[in-house]
Amino acid sequence: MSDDTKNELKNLSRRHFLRNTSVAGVAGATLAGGFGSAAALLQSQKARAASESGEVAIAPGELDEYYGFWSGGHSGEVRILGVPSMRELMRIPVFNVDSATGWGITNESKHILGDSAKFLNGDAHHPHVSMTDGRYDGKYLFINDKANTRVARIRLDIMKTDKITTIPNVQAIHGLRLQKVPHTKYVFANAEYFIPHPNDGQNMADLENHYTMFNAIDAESMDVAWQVIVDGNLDNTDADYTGRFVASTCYNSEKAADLAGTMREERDWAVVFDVEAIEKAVEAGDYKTIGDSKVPVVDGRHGSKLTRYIPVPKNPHGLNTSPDGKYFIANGKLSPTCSIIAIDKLPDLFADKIEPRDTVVGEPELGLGPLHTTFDGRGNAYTTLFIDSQVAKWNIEDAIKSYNGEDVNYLRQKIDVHYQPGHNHASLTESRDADGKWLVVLSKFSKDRFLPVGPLRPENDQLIDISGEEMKLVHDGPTYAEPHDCILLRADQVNPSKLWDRNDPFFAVTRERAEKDGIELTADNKVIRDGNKVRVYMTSVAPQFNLTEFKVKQGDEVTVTVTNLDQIEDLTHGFCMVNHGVSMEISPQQTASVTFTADKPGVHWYYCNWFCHAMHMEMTGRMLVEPA
Ligand code: CUK
Ligand code: CUA
Ligand code: CA
Repeated sequence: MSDDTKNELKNLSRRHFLRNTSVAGVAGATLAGGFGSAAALLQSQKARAASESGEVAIAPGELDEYYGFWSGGHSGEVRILGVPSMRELMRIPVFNVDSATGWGITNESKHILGDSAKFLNGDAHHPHVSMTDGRYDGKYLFINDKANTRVARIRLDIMKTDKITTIPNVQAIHGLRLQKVPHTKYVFANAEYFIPHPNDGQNMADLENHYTMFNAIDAESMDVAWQVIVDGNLDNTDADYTGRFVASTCYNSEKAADLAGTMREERDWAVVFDVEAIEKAVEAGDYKTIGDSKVPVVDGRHGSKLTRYIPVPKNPHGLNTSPDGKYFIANGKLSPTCSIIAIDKLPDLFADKIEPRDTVVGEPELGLGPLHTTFDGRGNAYTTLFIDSQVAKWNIEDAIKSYNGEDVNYLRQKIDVHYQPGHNHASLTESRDADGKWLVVLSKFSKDRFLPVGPLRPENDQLIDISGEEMKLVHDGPTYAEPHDCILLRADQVNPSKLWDRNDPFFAVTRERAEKDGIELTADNKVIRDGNKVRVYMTSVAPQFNLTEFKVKQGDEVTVTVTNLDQIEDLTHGFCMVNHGVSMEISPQQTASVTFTADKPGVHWYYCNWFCHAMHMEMTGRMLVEPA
């Protein structure tokens, strides 16, 4: 153990004063984001030295060992990074509008966005990869949108969003995790805020009768399979390795609508859902529906057979399943502790043989503001301490022994991070394959770590080597708002396509329309008039569009469909119609289309906006609009 860690342990008693002090004190410390002790400064200097030694450099031209998928928070997107280089490889627009690819602009993306295409914003928090038998299968990535109550699916072969579902009857999908075993049949999604039902302007003051719901979405169809009414609210969630249990944290058991109210009780709870029992209830028709929605709704409030409420301190936040399948860990946030819930005790709890708190087998004290815990597969847990700006490494079995009165030290090390970490994520940590090599810590504040860039600063994703006994900080990665969470997979667990398949369902709507128009997408360059709707079909081969001029009338609704015939990897074209807000990507063998109104008479140039050839500038054409 390093001296710093020893000092830290001594200082724990000093930190105790905050534990039982007024809630305002804790909240104040949170807001102020204090991070400075001399020991902390020393440690941060040591960390910088480690990073300067360049031990983990990935040389130019070398490929990374891991894919990292980052949620983009309120930018609404997902980003792909290579780990350990932390190089950003690609962005996947999801809940945002993207000028480069035309997401939110093209007909294909609008079809996927459906009714929610009217929203131009999103808040993407929790990216999780589909699993088979507790291992990442590399097929899909799912992500929530807290802002507009949606769940999206990204196909990891093409790295595009292919389904988006708006969850009915609830507000703000926050925690999201996947069923791990036997495979990802369900996406589990927590709706955070309780609301009246129906939410029609009546009963807005009657908080007692407001509720929120836990949601299961069918991972293949992306339809909502069922919803469970709960007491309190819902924050984060995770599933077990038997397929039967899912647990969610609740920070507002008080059912308060004000900050102070949410902190009134010393304990809130983790609610555990019995998925098998819920499925049986739904099969037996033991459910109701709400309003126009056909989704089965079961009641999981106190007294229900479908749930159990395990009291844990205080305004708990992250909920993380250990990769050995033994424990749910509820992170205390306003308590300096994490609560270890033994999953093998849950069948007895549901059979009413034991009390809810009997399932808590450890409650280690880690530091101030524990938010999320991740695992190395060697029995150690890594918990972010938001207020302390640290990650605490601790041993789970030792924490359980200590809880049982044995004199063991479960804390292994604390490392300073910069600053105020939210999530952290170790390589393969949510699967049986947790390999304990890399830890990404997603810090909410970067403060002095980078050149200042105005009042809005980047955040800071730090990379920590956890392969040895000691955590070592090796990289600072500035990121644009707000990299909320991430997931790391081995490169061999993902198998992306290099060219589009001409039969890909991603542009099936466009293929069907072309068929109706008698168009061969890979051959025809034609203009089809249908009343005041004009459909322009063209192919492209670098460096030209095979239709360099078309005529329409002012006021026509014009749909331009471009098929990229190039078969060379990495040869993407674009289509941009000047002064019409039109821009899209057409990657090799892809078809993409966009619809707009030709509302201005005259000559309007279009051009390719993805660099494709020495003559890329010359890849142009003209739309001639006759006055009405
Ligand atoms: S969770 Cu989303 S706001 Cu990802 Cu730490 Cu708190
Ligand atoms: Cu085609 Cu640039
Ligand atoms: Ca609370």
